Amino acid sequence: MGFSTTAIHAGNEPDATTGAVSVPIYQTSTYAQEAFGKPTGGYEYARTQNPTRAACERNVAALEGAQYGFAFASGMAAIDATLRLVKAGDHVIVSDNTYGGTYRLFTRILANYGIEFSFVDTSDPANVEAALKENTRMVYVETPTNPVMTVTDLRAVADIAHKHGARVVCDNTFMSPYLQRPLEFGVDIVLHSTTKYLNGHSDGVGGIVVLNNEQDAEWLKFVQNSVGAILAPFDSWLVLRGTKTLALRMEQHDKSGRAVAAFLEEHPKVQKLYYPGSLSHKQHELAKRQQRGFGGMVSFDVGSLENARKVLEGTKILTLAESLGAVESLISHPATMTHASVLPETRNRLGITDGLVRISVGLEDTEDIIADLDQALGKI
Ligand code: P1T
Repeated sequence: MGFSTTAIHAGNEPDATTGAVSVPIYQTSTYAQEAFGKPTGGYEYARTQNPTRAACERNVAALEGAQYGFAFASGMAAIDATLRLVKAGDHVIVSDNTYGGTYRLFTRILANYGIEFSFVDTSDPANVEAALKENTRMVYVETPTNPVMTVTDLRAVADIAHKHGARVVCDNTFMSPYLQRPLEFGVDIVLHSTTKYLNGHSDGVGGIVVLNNEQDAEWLKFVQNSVGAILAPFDSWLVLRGTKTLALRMEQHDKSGRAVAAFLEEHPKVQKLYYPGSLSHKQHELAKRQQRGFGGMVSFDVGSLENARKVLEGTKILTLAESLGAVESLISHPATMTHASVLPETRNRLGITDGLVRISVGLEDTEDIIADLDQALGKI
């Protein structure tokens, strides 16, 4: 079945009681039991099971080619739940550039519980191999990375990790399953901040984890229920609604992203472009092989905080805001916004300089987005 057919039908079966074609929002905290010890249809309590959330989980799992899905209250909650697959004394290898919140969770919280992290540039698989330790149980990658768009070879990293008996987790938020399906390259667990492309409309925060391994799925289900950071029924429904148009939206994000990147690459005020769709990107060939397109995320360096401020304050259509992946084009400053919790020297080494600007190319008319950037860059 094609991607959009799956997106529209997986998990979206007509409601068993009414035939409603849109999955109902089961806004309930509990379920009346048929008799003592006999829950109705297996439903007991809504932290444990909710039909709207289950539909959302089936839908996104199908889009990634996974059997199991677990939806959480945010992308961070999904990442936290996934990390509960390792325990004190275990070692995790992580892409040195990830969303700042991921770095913060790993270094400031999980490290306090005896989990050991090594941050390496996973775009070179040799670095992953070199970082392996006897106790390495997980390799955690983001590709392309937020915000400098470094690409990791998923197949190569999966092969290295599996030889060692470690799981590979991929944060696929920037690509969405339409543009990249990490499980096809041997990755074990895929997660998303559904806040971004899956929801796609800047109106819900959420996260999801999908996988095929039954044992790990059982544990994640246990964690989801025990910790309780579940995705609410309405937010689950918004994700279900969002994925129905995911293919169409991603096609347009990708198309405009290419045009915006081409414009920026030629612009005299842009000193460096970070975009895997560009021929000048070191891993353009790998990105072409592993991704179906390049998406709507583009970062560029304008040389200084002062220049960045002019662009960030100068746009009229692109909205100055954190987040990404929605219909509106957004512009942000990673060093002070999404990656403020990364140490300044680490930020500079990664390319997250004071002059770095990140844009999420939305679904407005391409020429309007480019004209807006052109006039904002003209203020430098
Ligand atoms: O915000 P939340 O839904 O909790 O998702 C966290 C998260 C996880 N992974 C990636 C790759 C992300 O980009 C994010 C959130 N990112 C932003 C808010 C941002 O503006 O980059």
